[in-house]
Amino acid sequence: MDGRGFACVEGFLSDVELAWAKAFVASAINKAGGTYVGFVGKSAVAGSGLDRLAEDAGFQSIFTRLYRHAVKRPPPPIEFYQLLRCLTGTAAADHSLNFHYDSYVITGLIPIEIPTEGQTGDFLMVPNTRPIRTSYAANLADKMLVDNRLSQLVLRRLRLRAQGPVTRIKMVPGNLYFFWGYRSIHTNEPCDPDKVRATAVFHYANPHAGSGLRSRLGR
Ligand SMILES: O=C(O)CCC(=O)C(=O)O
Ligand SMILES: [Fe+2]
Repeated sequence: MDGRGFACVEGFLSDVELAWAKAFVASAINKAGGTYVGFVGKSAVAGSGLDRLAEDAGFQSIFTRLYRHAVKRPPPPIEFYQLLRCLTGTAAADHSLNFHYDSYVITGLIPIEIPTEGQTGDFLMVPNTRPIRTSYAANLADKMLVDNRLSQLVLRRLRLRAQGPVTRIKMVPGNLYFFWGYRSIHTNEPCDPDKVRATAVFHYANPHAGSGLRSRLGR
């Protein structure tokens, strides 16, 4: 994570766990009428296995240990900001190639379904481009430097260069990937409309949770 930008635990989910999560995704997309669906929070993914994973002590301890290693302070209690993103149909493009910094120090990502043909929805990152900021205002300034048309255009072009600064990860379903989400510019590529790209995302530790400015801005 400090060097090439990410760490990977291969085959983290068992075949049964992966099949269970895949079935949840398939049924959700079906209910949504074949378009993008996103789930936020543990209860939203009840029955997928991802709800139980968020409560697993072994899983949680990877995050707190990583935090201790990186931040060198006592880790905050686990309260994941947990997502399940299911990209498909024409809406897949709207939820892709939006380069950003996460608001949370550590991001754990488990691909559930990744297309093997056409556009494969690769994960893209420019690892560790900023430190953890002490002020929320500085964090906002970083975010604004990325979240504008010019920066997005530049990053979208750079991703096509093999020797450029953008690292491309061809993710494998069932693996668990970790990266410093707060510190790294990242996004996903789209998949073809007739394919499904689904990822479970676990965000941990917001350094600005107690910021007065943040609460005044209503975030
Ligand atoms: O789905 C992905 O590959 C990335 C998701 C992401 O970066 C996020 O939810 O913050
Ligand atoms: Fe992210």
